[in-house]
Amino acid sequence: MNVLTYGTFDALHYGHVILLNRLKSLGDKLYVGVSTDAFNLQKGKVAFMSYEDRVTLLQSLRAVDVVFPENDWEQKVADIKKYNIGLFAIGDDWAGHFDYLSKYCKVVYMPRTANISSTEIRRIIMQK
Ligand code: C2G
Repeated sequence: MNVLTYGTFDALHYGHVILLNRLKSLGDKLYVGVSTDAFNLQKGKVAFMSYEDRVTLLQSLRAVDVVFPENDWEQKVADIKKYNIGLFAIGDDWAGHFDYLSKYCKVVYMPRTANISSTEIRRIIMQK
């Protein structure tokens, strides 16, 4: 079964990696839609790593099979069909937001990893 998730994945950290490893263990191939810099602006986020660098890091993970751009909120249904997705999963900070996708595939909200975030990493780095 193909598994799908999306995110900015800025300053890739163990919270992201734990999630991606869990998602990989739920299926055969893991597809990751990475928010482009332009889409991040729509999300009200400014990643401090470029889209290209965030993609490079994700592609280096054994758990990740396919990385593609997430350009907008509307592409998920098309992506599920395009990649023959059986399971959409994302952190439970999004609980309820993507239930509409359950018409097309299983939808699961995974527990976030506590005490780590890209924002926290940025704060620590900026302090030095
Ligand atoms: N995450 C996690 N634990 C953390 C931090 C993040 O499990 N400590 C998960 C989030 O729940 C999400 C994924 O890692 O599933 C990527 O996190 P973000 O880059 O913050 O993703 P976000 O900006 O929420 O993008 O269309 C969906 C959006 O693009 C999701």
